[in-house]
This record gives sequence, structure tokens and C-alpha cells, in this order.
Amino acid sequence: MLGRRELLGVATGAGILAAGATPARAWSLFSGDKPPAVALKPLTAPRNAKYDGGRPLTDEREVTTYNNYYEFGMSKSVYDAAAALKTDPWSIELAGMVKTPRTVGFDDLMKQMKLEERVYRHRCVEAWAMTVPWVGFPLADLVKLAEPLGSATFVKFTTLADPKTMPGLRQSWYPWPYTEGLTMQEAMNELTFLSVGMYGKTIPPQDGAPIRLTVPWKYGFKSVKSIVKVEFTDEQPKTFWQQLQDSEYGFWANVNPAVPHPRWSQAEERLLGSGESVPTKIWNGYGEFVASMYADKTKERLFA
Ligand SMILES: Nc1nc2c(c(=O)[nH]1)N[C@H]1C(S)=C(S)[C@@H](COP(=O)(O)O)O[C@H]1N2
Ligand SMILES: [Mo]
Repeated sequence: MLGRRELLGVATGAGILAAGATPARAWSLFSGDKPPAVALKPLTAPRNAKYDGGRPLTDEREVTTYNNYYEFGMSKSVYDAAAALKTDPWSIELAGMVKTPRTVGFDDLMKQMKLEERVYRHRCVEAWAMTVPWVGFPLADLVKLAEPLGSATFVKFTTLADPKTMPGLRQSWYPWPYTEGLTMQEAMNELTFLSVGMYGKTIPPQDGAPIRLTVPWKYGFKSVKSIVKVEFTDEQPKTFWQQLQDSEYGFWANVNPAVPHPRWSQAEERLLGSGESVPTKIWNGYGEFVASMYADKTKERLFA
């Protein structure tokens, strides 16, 4: 048996680490076949005009047919495989340093949250970008519901890991389940959003149904999909991508065009759909909302 580290070496050598795969590739892989008909429900909410994508919306078809969702495979065409994701019933565990650990049903949660629509830009570490109208609610509202203890300083998120429906879990060198984390301060930031819909409908499986994080000033891998657990802790969580390759995909992962990925430039990004290249902005252009959170973190590797 190869050790985990050696297996990882093999995986990297073969270019399997997709967040690290070469960004030069076809931008629209949609070949004209119809994506599978997963029943999506209409889900609309008043648009909050404070958050303006600043770019034309990306075509819905591009957003729903060009994905990163490793649990369903390493390619961008996972929409077919992801149709197997079972989202009903769904529940989320509120765990760790909270007043009362408990599990909340997704439908029950939806009754308690006030939904709004926000258009956000998304910047993948692989240097592609999209602009999406999300429907959801601030993560801060869920944090309030969870009643964390004052001593909690981080929030850890976990994606469903179901070997029956997720063929990617057979790639045993990946540290499943997919996890991500934020500081409590980041979690309470007004931009930090939990999305339950997009383009006026519930989120399709491949984009992270039924509920995903949306943190637009960070590289896309921070936006963890299909969340089953939200855990409060006083230790910085070790994330999925950090466990794979901390030097390339760190905890902070804030967007910065001046800090190249070890294997490619982050100066520009390619817009899904048009394929146009545009300059990347620091904090993905959201500095007015988030930069102040990092003013005192001068010793941290904030941008990769
Ligand atoms: N559970 C899980 N969440 C995930 C990923 C993943 O593979 N698994 N990929 C991440 C990456 S790298 C990106 S860019 C976005 C992509 O979201 P999209 O497919 O909806 O565009 O999801 C993020 N969340
Ligand atoms: Mo990504």
C-alpha cells in the first residue's frame, strides 16, 4: 500500500488535483445535450440592490453545466452524476460550541429565514469567474439561530458524504468529507451568504443543493456545497484543500491578483460564457466590505 502522502504525489503528478489543474481549457463544455431534468422549484426573493455584481449575469446554462463538485467526479461535467444527490429530506447539524447542539430540518430552517436575492461575482482559484443571482440569507442569521458560545472563534462547514450517490468518494486519497471554515468575524460579515436558490429557482444539485456557502471575496473552493453540518469551535479548522495541499490552497484564500498561485498567475480571470479575460481585483472587488477584517492579520498568509 502506498502511504497517503505518496498517493497524493501520484495524484498531483497525474494532474488529478483539479483546483490545481491547468486553467487553460475550453470554457464552455456544454455540447448541446440537455442537462438532466432535476425538478427545481421556483424560489424568488426581493433583490438587495446593495450588492451589485457589476457585470452582466453569467448565462444560467453555463453556471449549471460547468462545475466543481469533486464528490461527483473530477471533471467539470458533473451535472449528470450530481442528479443522484438526494436533497429531500435534508437537515443541518448545529454542533460544537453552541448553547444547545441540535439538528434543524431544511424546511423548518426555510420557514425561519428571510430570503433575499443578491448578485455576486465568483472567482475560482483556477482563474475562471461567473456572476450569479443567488437567493438566500446572511450566514449571520443562522449563527444567531445556533446561539454559539462567546468562546467560539471559528465556524466549520461539512458537505454531505454519501458513498451510495457520490462516486468521487471512491477516490480514497481525498480527505472526505469536504470541509471548509471561516473565522467567526468572517461568518458575521454582511457579505457572507448561505444560498438556497439561484436564477429564481432552488439550487440544482451540481451547484450545491439544497444549501451552500457563498463568500465572494474568497477563492471559490471556500464556498462549500450541500452543507450538512455547521460546527462552532475555538480552533482553526483544517479544510479539505489545506489537507491536500496547504501551500496552494490555504485557510484564508482571499482573492488577490498580485499573489500568483504557485503554478499560474492570478492577475486575470476568464468569464464563463463569453470567455473574455478581465483583470482580477483584490478581495474580488469587495474590499469595502471585508478588507478591514484583515488589518491586524499581518502575519497570516491571507491570499493563497
Ligand atoms: N462539497 C464541495 N464544495 C465545493 C467544491 C467541491 O468540489 N465539493 N468545489 C468548490 C470550488 S473549487 C468552486 S470554484 C465552487 C464551484 O461552484 P459551482 O460549481 O456552483 O460553480 O464550489 C466549491 N465548493
Ligand atoms: Mo474553484
